[in-house]
Amino acid sequence: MTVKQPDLDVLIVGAGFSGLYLIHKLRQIGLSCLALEAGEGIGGTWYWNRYPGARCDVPSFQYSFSFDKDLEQEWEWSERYAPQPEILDYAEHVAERFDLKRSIKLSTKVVSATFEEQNNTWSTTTESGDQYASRFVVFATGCLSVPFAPTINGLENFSGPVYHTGKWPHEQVSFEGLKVGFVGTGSSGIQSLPIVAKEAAEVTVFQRTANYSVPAHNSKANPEVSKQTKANYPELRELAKTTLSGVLTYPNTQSALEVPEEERTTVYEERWADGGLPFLGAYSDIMTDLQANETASEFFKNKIRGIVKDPATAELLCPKFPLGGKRMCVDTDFYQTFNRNNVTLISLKEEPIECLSSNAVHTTNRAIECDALVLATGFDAMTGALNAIEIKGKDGQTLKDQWASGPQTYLGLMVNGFPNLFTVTGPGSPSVFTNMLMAIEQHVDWITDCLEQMKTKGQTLIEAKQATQDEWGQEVQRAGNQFLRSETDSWYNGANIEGKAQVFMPYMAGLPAYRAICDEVASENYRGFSIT
Ligand code: FAD
Ligand code: N01
Repeated sequence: MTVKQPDLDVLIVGAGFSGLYLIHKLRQIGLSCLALEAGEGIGGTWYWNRYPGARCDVPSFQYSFSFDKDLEQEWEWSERYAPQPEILDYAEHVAERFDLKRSIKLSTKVVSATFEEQNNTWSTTTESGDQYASRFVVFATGCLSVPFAPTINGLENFSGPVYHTGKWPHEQVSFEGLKVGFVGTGSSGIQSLPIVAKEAAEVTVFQRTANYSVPAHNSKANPEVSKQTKANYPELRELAKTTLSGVLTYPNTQSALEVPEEERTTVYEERWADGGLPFLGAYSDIMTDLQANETASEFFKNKIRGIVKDPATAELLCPKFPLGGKRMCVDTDFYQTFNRNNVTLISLKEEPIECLSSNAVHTTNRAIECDALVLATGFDAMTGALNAIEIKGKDGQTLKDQWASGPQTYLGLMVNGFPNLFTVTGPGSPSVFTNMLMAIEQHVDWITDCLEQMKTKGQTLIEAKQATQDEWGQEVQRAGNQFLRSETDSWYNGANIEGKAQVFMPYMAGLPAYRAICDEVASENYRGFSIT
């Protein structure tokens, strides 16, 4: 086995937005790097999730890189929430503009990475057996990059195509004239169902848990607003950095319980009319206080009852958990889709799927004929991509074993026992709770500042200390416990995957607090890390 590129400073795994920005920054500080990417193209999330209706739900002007002023000015977003092909074009543009592709090897899946203690080197192996030696390794493997498909009895007997939203084919998929079985009503399902339903002959939606979705009210980008945004980009980005989630919204500091019902309803109506995730900021305690939350969730349920004409279907669509307990979805005509006469909703709580036959889904009550299946069943989130790789640290310990009862990290950046290994937006960092592009930029900046400082000082090894990692784990749980989300089953706490350790994974104290901690740690000579 020959070692490729023996003098590599940093091996990066993944070429989504994290991997792309890493390459750019590492070059700037004079470190050699190479990114290995499993996909045949760059873009990560936006390369894989090509399902109909896929788009961002953080406004595109904010869901974009801020690191280069010219890039900000030259790119034109066509819609308030850009569709997947446009976001993928943007990733391609970034790669071309900064000449990143010469440092990326596509169609190259990493299967293992081992820390060689005798020479402090990471040895990374790909599926085809190639080996790369590097001083540092950065996993930019994504938090939502390993699609999860449930085990369904008899799946092998089903004769039609089965599509997962997270691994959608590149070629055009047509549902015209087909009877489609549609499983999953999270963000992906809620975005794609209305489009699939317009095309298919019949759609049967198999819903396990009813979810909350707010209308996107997506629109074409307004040229005047685009101009104003570009003129004020530096100030707007700085302002966004002061918000908990890195998204410029208009959070209300009042409690939902301190205002009269009539006023509250007006506020909720205004936010519903405006659309999108800012709904959650209608009052300061919607995400943390059950009583306050109920005022908002009742409003939501009444909206659903108002939109969906069949009362029984409307009741099935009314969620039974607190609003924001799972990540809120943002849709275009999701609830309206259930008024179509080619769409039927089945609650899996009332009649679970027993099996599939060649042309039907069999529930405990009936057989539903299907020509094609769509699985919008989510991801093995946050730890899935890392645990899929055999990562061996000091003394031969594997990351998967160390994380058997849940991920442990220091700041979501490093793990004790795994020197010179960094993760971007790893568990224990704000990550998926935020505007991810802002979280990615903050992590990549921190990692590359650290590597630059080590280079200047002639330091070669950095590792998180066990004690600080333990303290950080407690801090992550403390911060998470304040939110209703930590009490609700979802991919945020591993509850969507049978047998996965159930630990709340993102750090919920908000980006400003987290950024301050990271900056303070760095300024105190990387407190909590041992550097030699
Ligand atoms: P990814 O984009 O997931 O890229 C990781 C890359 O690593 C992938 O290309 C993968 O193939 C590669 N990889 C993984 N394992 C290996 C391996 N073993 N070997 C080689 N390569 C590997 N966030 C927001 O903030 N706002 C949004 O509106 C938003 N919308 C989203 C919509 C969808 C449909 C999804 C799924 C996620 C969305 N997200 C959103 C989250 C999104 O994942 C991030 O915003 C961002 O794109 C993540 O970039 P990344 O580079 O960190 O990870
Ligand atoms: O996945 P999910 P997703 N039988 O896990 C159901 C981001 N994103 O791909 O709730 C039947 O949310 C499951 O049911 P339940 C965003 O961060 C953003 O939709 O577990 N059903 C649920 O209904 C998001 O949160 C956008 O009971 C089963 C669905 O499948 C994250 O990605 C768009 C099942 C999975 O929902 C993940 O979203 C898309 C089973 N065995 C994604 N197993 C934007 O809009 C699972 N389900 C920006």
